[in-house]
Amino acid sequence: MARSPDADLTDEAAYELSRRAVVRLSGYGLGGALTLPFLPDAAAAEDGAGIVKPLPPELFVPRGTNAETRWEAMLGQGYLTPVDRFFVRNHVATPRIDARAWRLRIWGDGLRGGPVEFTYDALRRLPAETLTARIECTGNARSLFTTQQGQRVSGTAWGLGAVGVARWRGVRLSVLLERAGISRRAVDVMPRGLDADYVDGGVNLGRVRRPLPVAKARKDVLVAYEMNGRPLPPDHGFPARLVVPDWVGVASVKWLGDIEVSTTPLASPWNTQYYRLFGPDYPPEGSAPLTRMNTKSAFELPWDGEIPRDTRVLHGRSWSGNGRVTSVAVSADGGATWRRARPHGPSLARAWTRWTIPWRPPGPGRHELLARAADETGAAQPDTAPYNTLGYLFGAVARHPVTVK
Ligand SMILES: Nc1nc2c(c(=O)[nH]1)N[C@H]1C(S)=C(S)[C@@H](COP(=O)(O)O)O[C@H]1N2
Ligand SMILES: [Mo]
Repeated sequence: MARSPDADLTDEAAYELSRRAVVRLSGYGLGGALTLPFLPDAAAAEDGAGIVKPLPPELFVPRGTNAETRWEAMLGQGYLTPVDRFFVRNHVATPRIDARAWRLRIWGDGLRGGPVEFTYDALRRLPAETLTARIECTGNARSLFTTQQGQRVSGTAWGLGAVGVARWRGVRLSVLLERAGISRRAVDVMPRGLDADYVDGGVNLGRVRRPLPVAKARKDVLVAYEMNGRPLPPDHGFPARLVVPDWVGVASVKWLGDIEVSTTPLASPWNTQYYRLFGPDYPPEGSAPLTRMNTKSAFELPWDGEIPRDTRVLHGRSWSGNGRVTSVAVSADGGATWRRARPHGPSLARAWTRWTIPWRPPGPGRHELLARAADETGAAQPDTAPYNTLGYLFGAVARHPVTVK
Protein backbone atom coordinates (compact mmCIF):
# COMPACT_ATOMS: atom_id res chain seq x y z
CA MET A 1 0.00 0.00 0.00
CA ALA A 2 1.24 3.50 -0.78
CA ARG A 3 2.86 5.45 2.02
CA SER A 4 2.44 9.08 2.88
CA PRO A 5 4.89 11.27 0.97
CA ASP A 6 6.10 12.95 4.17
CA ALA A 7 7.09 9.60 5.65
CA ASP A 8 8.84 8.77 2.34
CA LEU A 9 9.81 5.29 3.39
CA THR A 10 10.12 2.11 1.44
CA ASP A 11 8.52 -0.96 3.01
CA GLU A 12 11.93 -2.14 4.16
CA ALA A 13 12.79 1.22 5.71
CA ALA A 14 9.50 1.34 7.56
CA TYR A 15 10.06 -2.15 8.86
CA GLU A 16 13.56 -1.19 9.91
CA LEU A 17 12.21 1.88 11.66
CA SER A 18 9.62 0.03 13.69
CA ARG A 19 12.10 -2.72 14.51
CA ARG A 20 14.69 -0.20 15.63
CA ALA A 21 12.10 1.50 17.82
CA VAL A 22 11.37 -1.82 19.47
CA VAL A 23 15.05 -2.69 19.88
CA ARG A 24 15.76 0.74 21.31
CA LEU A 25 12.94 0.37 23.81
CA SER A 26 13.92 -3.11 24.88
CA GLY A 27 17.46 -1.72 25.31
CA TYR A 28 16.07 0.58 27.97
CA GLY A 29 14.55 -2.45 29.62
CA LEU A 30 11.35 -0.52 30.30
CA GLY A 31 7.76 -1.43 29.60
CA GLY A 32 4.37 0.32 29.48
CA ALA A 33 4.75 4.07 29.79
CA LEU A 34 7.74 4.42 27.48
CA THR A 35 6.75 1.94 24.80
CA LEU A 36 3.44 3.68 24.11
CA PRO A 37 4.69 6.84 22.41
CA PHE A 38 6.84 4.82 19.99
CA LEU A 39 4.85 1.83 18.82
CA PRO A 40 1.65 3.55 17.61
CA ASP A 41 3.82 6.04 15.69
CA ALA A 42 5.62 3.26 13.87
CA ALA A 43 2.28 1.62 13.11
CA ALA A 44 0.88 4.93 11.80
CA ALA A 45 3.49 4.89 9.01
CA GLU A 46 1.30 2.33 7.25
CA ASP A 47 -1.09 4.52 5.25
CA GLY A 48 -4.60 3.18 4.97
CA ALA A 49 -3.96 0.72 7.82
CA GLY A 50 -7.11 -0.63 9.40
CA ILE A 51 -9.36 0.05 6.39
CA VAL A 52 -10.99 -3.06 4.91
CA LYS A 53 -12.05 -1.93 1.43
CA PRO A 54 -9.49 -1.57 -1.38
CA LEU A 55 -7.94 1.91 -1.72
CA PRO A 56 -6.88 2.09 -5.39
CA PRO A 57 -4.67 5.16 -5.91
CA GLU A 58 -6.91 6.52 -8.67
CA LEU A 59 -9.80 6.76 -6.19
CA PHE A 60 -8.17 7.60 -2.85
CA VAL A 61 -5.32 9.41 -1.16
CA PRO A 62 -4.57 7.33 1.96
CA ARG A 63 -3.83 9.44 5.04
CA GLY A 64 -2.78 7.40 8.06
CA THR A 65 -5.82 5.45 9.31
CA ASN A 66 -8.00 7.46 6.90
CA ALA A 67 -8.57 7.68 3.14
CA GLU A 68 -9.54 10.75 1.15
CA THR A 69 -11.72 10.66 -1.98
CA ARG A 70 -10.01 12.03 -5.10
CA TRP A 71 -12.33 14.64 -6.59
CA GLU A 72 -11.40 13.61 -10.13
CA ALA A 73 -12.92 10.22 -9.27
CA MET A 74 -16.31 11.94 -8.88
CA LEU A 75 -16.28 13.13 -12.49
CA GLY A 76 -18.99 11.29 -14.42
CA GLN A 77 -20.53 9.86 -11.26
CA GLY A 78 -24.16 10.36 -10.34
CA TYR A 79 -25.57 12.29 -7.43
CA LEU A 80 -24.30 9.81 -4.82
CA THR A 81 -20.74 8.98 -3.88
CA PRO A 82 -20.29 5.27 -4.68
CA VAL A 83 -19.07 3.20 -1.73
CA ASP A 84 -15.87 2.29 -3.60
CA ARG A 85 -14.78 5.92 -3.41
CA PHE A 86 -16.47 7.22 -0.24
CA PHE A 87 -13.90 8.70 2.17
CA VAL A 88 -13.05 6.85 5.37
CA ARG A 89 -12.25 8.55 8.65
CA ASN A 90 -11.19 6.05 11.31
CA HIS A 91 -9.78 7.10 14.67
CA VAL A 92 -8.40 3.58 15.07
CA ALA A 93 -9.31 0.73 12.71
CA THR A 94 -12.42 -0.81 11.18
CA PRO A 95 -13.68 -3.52 13.57
CA ARG A 96 -15.24 -6.73 12.18
CA ILE A 97 -18.58 -7.18 13.91
CA ASP A 98 -20.82 -10.26 13.86
CA ALA A 99 -24.36 -8.95 13.29
CA ARG A 100 -25.88 -12.04 14.94
CA ALA A 101 -24.11 -11.33 18.23
CA TRP A 102 -24.47 -7.53 17.95
CA ARG A 103 -26.86 -5.57 20.19
CA LEU A 104 -27.66 -1.88 20.33
CA ARG A 105 -28.12 -1.04 24.00
CA ILE A 106 -29.97 2.12 25.07
CA TRP A 107 -29.54 3.00 28.74
CA GLY A 108 -29.25 5.82 31.27
CA ASP A 109 -31.19 7.92 33.77
CA GLY A 110 -33.00 9.60 30.89
CA LEU A 111 -35.12 6.48 30.34
CA ARG A 112 -38.34 5.95 32.30
CA GLY A 113 -37.40 2.29 32.78
CA GLY A 114 -34.30 0.11 32.53
CA PRO A 115 -31.96 -0.45 29.57
CA VAL A 116 -33.35 -1.74 26.28
CA GLU A 117 -31.54 -3.81 23.64
CA PHE A 118 -32.21 -4.15 19.92
CA THR A 119 -30.84 -7.00 17.81
CA TYR A 120 -29.93 -6.49 14.14
CA ASP A 121 -33.12 -8.31 13.08
CA ALA A 122 -35.25 -6.27 15.48
CA LEU A 123 -33.76 -3.07 14.08
CA ARG A 124 -34.53 -4.14 10.52
CA ARG A 125 -38.12 -4.99 11.42
CA LEU A 126 -38.86 -1.46 12.67
CA PRO A 127 -40.36 1.14 10.29
CA ALA A 128 -37.57 2.13 7.86
CA GLU A 129 -36.79 5.45 6.21
CA THR A 130 -34.30 6.53 3.59
CA LEU A 131 -32.27 9.72 3.80
CA THR A 132 -29.92 11.10 1.16
CA ALA A 133 -27.34 12.93 3.22
CA ARG A 134 -23.81 14.13 3.24
CA ILE A 135 -21.18 13.18 5.78
CA GLU A 136 -18.24 15.55 5.99
CA CYS A 137 -15.25 15.51 8.29
CA THR A 138 -14.86 18.69 10.36
CA GLY A 139 -11.24 18.85 9.19
CA ASN A 140 -12.15 18.60 5.49
CA ALA A 141 -9.83 20.95 3.50
CA ARG A 142 -7.66 21.45 6.59
CA SER A 143 -4.45 21.52 4.49
CA LEU A 144 -5.68 24.75 2.86
CA PHE A 145 -5.15 26.63 6.13
CA THR A 146 -1.46 26.03 5.42
CA THR A 147 -1.25 26.17 1.61
CA GLN A 148 -3.63 29.10 1.19
CA GLN A 149 -3.30 31.05 4.45
CA GLY A 150 0.21 30.10 5.60
CA GLN A 151 -1.06 28.87 8.97
CA ARG A 152 0.07 25.95 11.09
CA VAL A 153 -2.68 23.57 12.14
CA SER A 154 -2.62 20.04 13.54
CA GLY A 155 -4.56 16.99 12.39
CA THR A 156 -4.94 14.96 9.21
CA ALA A 157 -3.88 17.12 6.24
CA TRP A 158 -7.07 16.59 4.22
CA GLY A 159 -7.63 18.24 0.87
CA LEU A 160 -11.31 18.73 -0.11
CA GLY A 161 -12.09 15.00 -0.32
CA ALA A 162 -13.28 14.20 3.21
CA VAL A 163 -16.92 14.46 2.17
CA GLY A 164 -19.44 12.18 0.52
CA VAL A 165 -23.17 11.81 -0.10
CA ALA A 166 -24.98 8.48 0.24
CA ARG A 167 -28.51 7.16 0.37
CA TRP A 168 -28.87 5.82 3.89
CA ARG A 169 -31.64 3.53 5.06
CA GLY A 170 -32.50 2.72 8.64
CA VAL A 171 -34.65 3.65 11.60
CA ARG A 172 -35.12 7.14 12.94
CA LEU A 173 -33.29 7.58 16.23
CA SER A 174 -36.46 9.19 17.60
CA VAL A 175 -38.33 5.91 17.03
CA LEU A 176 -35.70 3.95 18.97
CA LEU A 177 -35.67 6.49 21.79
CA GLU A 178 -39.47 6.36 22.05
CA ARG A 179 -39.42 2.56 22.15
CA ALA A 180 -36.73 2.70 24.82
CA GLY A 181 -38.96 4.95 26.93
CA ILE A 182 -37.12 8.27 26.80
CA SER A 183 -38.14 10.62 29.59
CA ARG A 184 -39.25 14.20 29.01
CA ARG A 185 -36.40 15.26 31.27
CA ALA A 186 -33.68 13.81 28.98
CA VAL A 187 -31.35 16.49 27.56
CA ASP A 188 -28.46 14.62 25.92
CA VAL A 189 -27.80 11.25 24.32
CA MET A 190 -24.31 9.81 23.87
CA PRO A 191 -23.85 7.25 21.08
CA ARG A 192 -20.65 5.21 21.38
CA GLY A 193 -18.79 3.13 18.78
CA LEU A 194 -17.52 -0.44 19.10
CA ASP A 195 -14.10 0.27 17.59
CA ALA A 196 -11.06 0.07 19.88
CA ASP A 197 -10.12 2.76 22.40
CA TYR A 198 -8.60 5.88 20.88
CA VAL A 199 -5.15 6.72 22.28
CA ASP A 200 -3.82 10.24 21.66
CA GLY A 201 -0.33 11.19 22.82
CA GLY A 202 -0.20 8.15 25.11
CA VAL A 203 -3.54 8.99 26.78
CA ASN A 204 -6.36 6.47 26.42
CA LEU A 205 -9.55 8.42 25.72
CA GLY A 206 -11.81 5.39 25.50
CA ARG A 207 -14.15 4.56 22.66
CA VAL A 208 -15.33 7.20 20.18
CA ARG A 209 -18.43 8.88 21.63
CA ARG A 210 -19.91 12.34 21.43
CA PRO A 211 -22.96 13.84 23.14
CA LEU A 212 -25.87 14.89 20.96
CA PRO A 213 -28.63 17.16 22.27
CA VAL A 214 -32.00 15.41 22.45
CA ALA A 215 -33.53 18.09 20.20
CA LYS A 216 -31.20 17.14 17.30
CA ALA A 217 -31.39 13.43 18.11
CA ARG A 218 -35.19 13.53 17.73
CA LYS A 219 -35.25 15.86 14.73
CA ASP A 220 -33.63 14.10 11.77
CA VAL A 221 -31.02 11.56 12.92
CA LEU A 222 -31.04 8.09 11.37
CA VAL A 223 -29.69 4.82 12.75
CA ALA A 224 -28.61 3.52 9.35
CA TYR A 225 -27.99 -0.09 8.36
CA GLU A 226 -27.86 0.41 4.58
CA MET A 227 -25.72 2.65 2.38
CA ASN A 228 -26.61 3.10 -1.31
CA GLY A 229 -28.98 0.12 -1.24
CA ARG A 230 -26.63 -2.42 0.38
CA PRO A 231 -25.88 -3.36 3.99
CA LEU A 232 -23.41 -0.87 5.47
CA PRO A 233 -19.87 -1.84 4.47
CA PRO A 234 -17.50 -2.59 7.40
CA ASP A 235 -15.58 0.69 6.98
CA HIS A 236 -18.74 2.78 7.13
CA GLY A 237 -20.13 1.34 10.34
CA PHE A 238 -21.56 -2.18 9.87
CA PRO A 239 -23.93 -3.25 11.32
CA ALA A 240 -25.35 0.21 12.18
CA ARG A 241 -24.24 3.83 12.42
CA LEU A 242 -25.73 7.21 13.10
CA VAL A 243 -26.25 9.66 10.26
CA VAL A 244 -26.54 13.15 11.73
CA PRO A 245 -27.44 15.42 8.79
CA ASP A 246 -25.54 18.72 8.40
CA TRP A 247 -23.47 18.21 11.53
CA VAL A 248 -19.74 17.61 11.96
CA GLY A 249 -18.90 14.11 10.68
CA VAL A 250 -17.81 12.87 14.09
CA ALA A 251 -21.43 13.05 15.27
CA SER A 252 -22.26 10.23 12.84
CA VAL A 253 -20.89 7.51 15.11
CA LYS A 254 -20.06 4.27 13.27
CA TRP A 255 -20.29 0.70 14.64
CA LEU A 256 -22.91 1.86 17.09
CA GLY A 257 -22.83 -0.20 20.29
CA ASP A 258 -24.76 1.76 22.87
CA ILE A 259 -26.50 5.06 23.47
CA GLU A 260 -26.63 6.69 26.88
CA VAL A 261 -29.70 8.85 27.51
CA SER A 262 -29.16 11.44 30.23
CA THR A 263 -31.12 14.02 32.21
CA THR A 264 -27.90 16.02 32.71
CA PRO A 265 -25.52 17.34 30.02
CA LEU A 266 -22.88 14.80 28.95
CA ALA A 267 -19.25 15.36 27.97
CA SER A 268 -16.55 13.39 26.14
CA PRO A 269 -13.18 14.38 24.65
CA TRP A 270 -15.02 14.69 21.32
CA ASN A 271 -17.00 17.70 22.54
CA THR A 272 -14.41 19.18 24.93
CA GLN A 273 -10.83 18.81 23.64
CA TYR A 274 -11.72 18.17 20.00
CA TYR A 275 -14.42 19.57 17.71
CA ARG A 276 -14.35 23.05 19.19
CA LEU A 277 -12.42 26.02 17.82
CA PHE A 278 -9.21 26.80 19.71
CA GLY A 279 -6.66 29.58 19.24
CA PRO A 280 -6.04 33.27 19.88
CA ASP A 281 -9.59 34.25 18.91
CA TYR A 282 -11.28 31.80 21.27
CA PRO A 283 -11.53 31.32 25.05
CA PRO A 284 -9.06 28.86 26.63
CA GLU A 285 -11.70 26.10 26.78
CA GLY A 286 -12.44 26.72 23.11
CA SER A 287 -15.65 27.69 21.33
CA ALA A 288 -18.94 25.95 22.00
CA PRO A 289 -18.91 22.34 20.70
CA LEU A 290 -19.19 22.42 16.89
CA THR A 291 -22.53 21.46 15.40
CA ARG A 292 -23.28 22.39 11.77
CA MET A 293 -20.73 22.18 8.99
CA ASN A 294 -20.20 25.17 6.71
CA THR A 295 -20.30 25.82 2.96
CA LYS A 296 -17.78 24.43 0.46
CA SER A 297 -17.27 23.81 -3.25
CA ALA A 298 -15.04 21.46 -5.20
CA PHE A 299 -14.14 20.95 -8.84
CA GLU A 300 -14.20 17.37 -10.11
CA LEU A 301 -10.56 17.71 -11.12
CA PRO A 302 -7.24 16.43 -9.84
CA TRP A 303 -5.72 18.81 -7.30
CA ASP A 304 -2.74 20.59 -8.87
CA GLY A 305 -2.91 18.22 -11.81
CA GLU A 306 -2.87 18.53 -15.58
CA ILE A 307 -5.98 19.14 -17.61
CA PRO A 308 -6.25 18.83 -21.38
CA ARG A 309 -6.15 21.89 -23.57
CA ASP A 310 -9.40 20.91 -25.31
CA THR A 311 -11.34 21.16 -22.02
CA ARG A 312 -14.65 22.90 -22.69
CA VAL A 313 -16.57 22.47 -19.46
CA LEU A 314 -15.76 22.21 -15.77
CA HIS A 315 -17.80 20.13 -13.31
CA GLY A 316 -18.17 20.63 -9.60
CA ARG A 317 -20.30 20.24 -6.50
CA SER A 318 -21.20 22.64 -3.68
CA TRP A 319 -22.81 21.99 -0.31
CA SER A 320 -23.67 23.68 2.95
CA GLY A 321 -24.52 22.58 6.48
CA ASN A 322 -26.85 25.57 6.70
CA GLY A 323 -29.28 24.71 3.93
CA ARG A 324 -29.69 24.27 0.21
CA VAL A 325 -27.09 25.76 -2.11
CA THR A 326 -28.75 28.57 -4.08
CA SER A 327 -25.96 29.85 -6.32
CA VAL A 328 -22.39 29.09 -7.34
CA ALA A 329 -20.00 31.53 -9.00
CA VAL A 330 -16.81 30.42 -10.71
CA SER A 331 -13.64 32.35 -11.53
CA ALA A 332 -10.93 30.99 -13.80
CA ASP A 333 -8.68 34.04 -13.53
CA GLY A 334 -7.70 33.90 -9.89
CA GLY A 335 -10.78 35.79 -8.72
CA ALA A 336 -10.78 38.81 -11.08
CA THR A 337 -14.00 37.91 -12.91
CA TRP A 338 -16.84 35.61 -11.93
CA ARG A 339 -19.56 33.78 -13.84
CA ARG A 340 -22.57 31.89 -12.57
CA ALA A 341 -22.31 28.10 -12.75
CA ARG A 342 -25.29 26.10 -14.05
CA PRO A 343 -26.77 23.70 -11.48
CA HIS A 344 -28.10 20.33 -12.68
CA GLY A 345 -29.95 17.44 -11.13
CA PRO A 346 -31.24 17.30 -7.57
CA SER A 347 -30.19 19.94 -5.08
CA LEU A 348 -31.02 18.47 -1.69
CA ALA A 349 -30.32 20.62 1.37
CA ARG A 350 -28.71 17.77 3.28
CA ALA A 351 -26.61 16.57 0.35
CA TRP A 352 -25.17 18.77 -2.42
CA THR A 353 -25.68 20.54 -5.74
CA ARG A 354 -23.87 19.52 -8.92
CA TRP A 355 -22.96 22.23 -11.42
CA THR A 356 -21.10 22.88 -14.64
CA ILE A 357 -19.53 25.90 -16.23
CA PRO A 358 -18.21 26.27 -19.78
CA TRP A 359 -14.50 27.06 -19.87
CA ARG A 360 -11.93 27.17 -22.64
CA PRO A 361 -8.41 27.26 -21.23
CA PRO A 362 -6.88 30.54 -22.46
CA GLY A 363 -3.56 28.79 -23.14
CA PRO A 364 -1.06 26.37 -21.67
CA GLY A 365 0.30 26.99 -18.20
CA ARG A 366 -0.91 27.29 -14.65
CA HIS A 367 -4.35 28.57 -13.74
CA GLU A 368 -6.30 28.94 -10.53
CA LEU A 369 -9.94 27.89 -10.51
CA LEU A 370 -12.23 29.27 -7.81
CA ALA A 371 -15.82 28.40 -6.94
CA ARG A 372 -17.90 30.32 -4.43
CA ALA A 373 -21.24 28.93 -3.26
CA ALA A 374 -24.03 30.68 -1.38
CA ASP A 375 -26.77 28.88 0.53
CA GLU A 376 -30.39 29.65 1.31
CA THR A 377 -29.39 31.67 4.40
CA GLY A 378 -27.74 34.09 1.94
CA ALA A 379 -24.25 33.35 3.26
CA ALA A 380 -21.51 32.92 0.62
CA GLN A 381 -18.09 31.35 1.08
CA PRO A 382 -15.61 33.95 2.37
CA ASP A 383 -12.11 34.62 0.99
CA THR A 384 -10.40 33.50 4.19
CA ALA A 385 -11.30 30.98 6.86
CA PRO A 386 -11.08 31.92 10.56
CA TYR A 387 -7.87 30.44 11.98
CA ASN A 388 -8.13 27.75 14.63
CA THR A 389 -5.31 25.51 15.82
CA LEU A 390 -7.03 22.21 15.01
CA GLY A 391 -7.83 23.36 11.48
CA TYR A 392 -11.59 22.83 11.55
CA LEU A 393 -14.22 24.29 9.23
CA PHE A 394 -12.11 25.61 6.36
CA GLY A 395 -14.94 27.17 4.37
CA ALA A 396 -13.08 29.81 2.38
CA VAL A 397 -13.10 29.72 -1.43
CA ALA A 398 -10.45 27.17 -2.44
CA ARG A 399 -7.92 28.24 -5.07
CA HIS A 400 -7.68 25.08 -7.17
CA PRO A 401 -4.42 24.93 -9.12
CA VAL A 402 -4.41 23.27 -12.58
CA THR A 403 -1.89 23.11 -15.37
CA VAL A 404 -3.17 23.18 -18.94
CA LYS A 405 -1.05 21.06 -21.24
N1 LIG B 1 -17.02 4.69 16.06
C1 LIG B 1 -16.52 5.65 15.27
N2 LIG B 1 -17.37 6.48 14.64
C2 LIG B 1 -16.89 7.45 13.84
C3 LIG B 1 -15.50 7.65 13.69
C4 LIG B 1 -14.62 6.75 14.33
O1 LIG B 1 -13.39 6.80 14.20
N3 LIG B 1 -15.17 5.77 15.13
N4 LIG B 1 -15.06 8.71 12.92
C5 LIG B 1 -16.00 9.84 12.81
C6 LIG B 1 -15.57 10.89 11.92
S1 LIG B 1 -14.41 11.98 12.55
C7 LIG B 1 -16.12 11.06 10.67
S2 LIG B 1 -15.70 12.38 9.71
C8 LIG B 1 -17.09 10.08 10.13
C9 LIG B 1 -16.60 9.51 8.81
O2 LIG B 1 -17.49 8.57 8.28
P1 LIG B 1 -17.01 7.60 7.11
O3 LIG B 1 -15.71 6.95 7.55
O4 LIG B 1 -18.12 6.63 6.89
O5 LIG B 1 -16.77 8.44 5.89
O6 LIG B 1 -17.32 8.99 11.03
C10 LIG B 1 -17.37 9.36 12.38
N5 LIG B 1 -17.79 8.23 13.18
MO1 LIG C 1 -14.20 13.68 11.11
